[in-house]
Amino acid sequence: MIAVQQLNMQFGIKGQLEFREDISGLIVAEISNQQASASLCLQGAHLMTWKPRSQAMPVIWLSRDAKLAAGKSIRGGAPVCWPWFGPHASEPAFPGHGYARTVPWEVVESGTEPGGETRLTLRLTDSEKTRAQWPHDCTLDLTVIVGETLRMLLSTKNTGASDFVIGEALHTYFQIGDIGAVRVIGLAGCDYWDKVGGSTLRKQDGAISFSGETDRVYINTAAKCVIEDERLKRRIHVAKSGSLSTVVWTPWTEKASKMGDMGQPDGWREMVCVESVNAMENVVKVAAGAKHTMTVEYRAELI
Ligand code: TA6
Repeated sequence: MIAVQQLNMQFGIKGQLEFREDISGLIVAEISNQQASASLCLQGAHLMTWKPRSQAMPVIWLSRDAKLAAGKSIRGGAPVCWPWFGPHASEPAFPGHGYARTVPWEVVESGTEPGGETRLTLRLTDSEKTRAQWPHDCTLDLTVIVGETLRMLLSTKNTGASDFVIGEALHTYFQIGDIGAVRVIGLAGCDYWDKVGGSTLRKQDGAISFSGETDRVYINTAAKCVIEDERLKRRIHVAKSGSLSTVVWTPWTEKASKMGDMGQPDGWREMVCVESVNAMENVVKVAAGAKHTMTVEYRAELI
């Protein structure tokens, strides 16, 4: 029996959760219930789309040029960055943002929540391949709960005999009307590393608006954020727990054109990243035998 048939027999939920094989050969979970629809690629446990029934536009952005390919990250959605954020500390050849988003995960559980939301949990277990880049015994679980609200829980379990330190992110791309007509509210007064043109420590003054490449790691903050979208006339609420960094990013024209997969001619104008992260000063030590969980909760509100 092929993998997809097996997955549907074991974890499929009639009329709500179905697994299909993409033309790339990768397996995608399609979720549809009375509250929302979503899709998630099993490679990287990568949530690609989420659209609550109340919203005319998706809340999560996926590039028009996004391609599914074995071993390659997908542009958009909510990439899982783990067990490091950004470039590897000492090995430039290792993948940026860690390897978790480019390797296959296994499905371990699915179900329907009491409120009707669809729940799906995937797991990445260490292997010879992963230990070659990160020599630790561990499991990484991602649970997504899809409804009018989207919840994601990323849990690291240290199954080894020694402590380890992780950097991580749910590197989420949000769909907006236009980058020039949004503000990100909630980080006023927070310190941040400005990564544009080096790395400078600054303090956020008021709300964040955008007029050029913006790549900021806000540190020591558990604050929730709101993306206020004038064009789509909505607010996207971004709440989190177990995370002390928030990254706000837009590539703007030049970087987007170099990336080549942001959706021509200017798909990048319709996205902004507000990422729930543990990075820089906020990396997390997970003691032997312990577990650390970072969660996010997204909700869109029409204004
Ligand atoms: O989170 C912002 C960032 O670190 C940017 O510096 C940019 O590199 C972005 O992530 C995208 O990274 P990726 O590896 O997905 O192309």
